[in-house]
Order: sequence, then structure tokens, then C-alpha cells
Amino acid sequence: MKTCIIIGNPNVGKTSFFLSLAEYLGVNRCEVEITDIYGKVLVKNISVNFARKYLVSTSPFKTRNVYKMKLTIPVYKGYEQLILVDTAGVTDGINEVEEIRKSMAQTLKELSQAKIILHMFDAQYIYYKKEGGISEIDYQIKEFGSQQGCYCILVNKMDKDNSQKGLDIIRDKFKENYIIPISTVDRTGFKEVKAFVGRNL
Ligand SMILES: Nc1nc2c(ncn2[C@@H]2O[C@H](COP(=O)(O)OP(=O)(O)OP(=O)(O)O)[C@@H](O)[C@H]2O)c(=O)[nH]1
Ligand SMILES: [Mg+2]
Repeated sequence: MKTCIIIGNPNVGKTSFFLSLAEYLGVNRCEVEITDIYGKVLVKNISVNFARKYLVSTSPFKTRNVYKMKLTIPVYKGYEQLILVDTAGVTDGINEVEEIRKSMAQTLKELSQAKIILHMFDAQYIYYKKEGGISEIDYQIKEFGSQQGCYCILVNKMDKDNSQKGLDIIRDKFKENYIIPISTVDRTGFKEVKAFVGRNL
């Protein structure tokens, strides 16, 4: 089964999107496979609302494990299954916390195995930080993703102030890539993401 990874800097909204996309595709309760930084695997049957309460946070580096969920998505003729993967946020440099370093390594391992790559940015953060908000690892993910083929940039938090200006910066820096503005709050762009994933399965 093909995997679709959600990757990006901490706090851009990866976990929120992971859960909201599942909900958008009709999932209320799901089996989530959780792999910790030591490779230990646990399967939990949880509701999306419960997961949102415990897995989404206003503080960065909340996600430290890899979360996988099996989803059914409409394609040209009928339906296909895929595995959606939520990962720990990645940053430049060597983080002083060992657990965070290991979680980033795990994210990069998942990236190398993914068929579809959804690379996420926070539009408002980019507006505040301008080009400086785009890290070296973002450019490297873009290079890797562009070579892989099924690569798309999601610019999240479009419901927030000045997000359009943040989106313009991303569009300017990643001219050759397919970019979808999204919001996990009002589900802007979900239809487009569903179509992008569906046609790459
Ligand atoms: N306004 C707004 N807030 C959002 C949106 N998506 C996520 N958030 C908020 O952004 C914060 C971070 O969300 P997460 O989903 O935990 O982000 P993450 O990328 O998984 O973060 P890490 O696991 O730490 O890497 C939370 O406070 C979310 O409620 C969005 O589309 N709009
Ligand atoms: Mg997360």
C-alpha cells in the first residue's frame, strides 16, 4: 500500500491536518499505528476528537513518534487505500534533546520510504519571518520531493492574519512546485489535497 507523508517544521499544523483530513474523508474513529523513536510499535483505536485533544499542541515538538492511519480515498475509478503518515517536526541544526534528534531521524527515514510527500509550511510564520522562516531542511525536502515526483507544498493556517502575504513568499521561493493553500480550521484546500493524493495513487 502506498504511503503519503506529512512533513515540515514543528508547529506548522501537521498533526491537525493528519486528523482533519481523516475526518474529511469520513473517519471518526480509527486505528493508529504508533512507532516510537526506539522502533516499538503500538496500535491504538481512537476517536479523531480524542486524538486531537492529546496530539495537537500550541507548543512545538509535540509529536515525537510516527503516526500511521489507513485511509480510503476516491480515485478516477472507484477507491484506493493509502497510509497517511504524521511525523515529528524537522529543523536545521542538531537539537540538544536526544529524543527530538531521534524523532527527526525517524521522520527522515519515513520520508525516504514515502510515495507521496506533503510538505507543510505555516503561512503566518513565513509572513513574520519572511524568507528566514524557510529553513535549509525545507529546501532539502523540496529537492528530494521534486526528484521523487509526487510532491506538493501545503501552506497552512490560511485563516490567520497576513497568511496571504506568507503564501506569496512561498510561491515566489518555490516557483516550480505545486502549492495548495490550506486551513485545518475551515478546511480550505482539502478538496485539492484529496484530488492530488487521489491522482498519485
Ligand atoms: N489558526 C490555525 N491554527 C492551526 C491550523 N492548523 C494547526 N493550527 C494550530 O497550530 C498549532 C500546532 O498544531 P499541530 O497540529 O500540533 O502542529 P504540528 O506540525 O503537528 O507540530 P509538531 O508535532 O510539534 O511538529 C496548534 O495550536 C493548532 O491548533 C490552522 O489551519 N489554522
Ligand atoms: Mg504534530
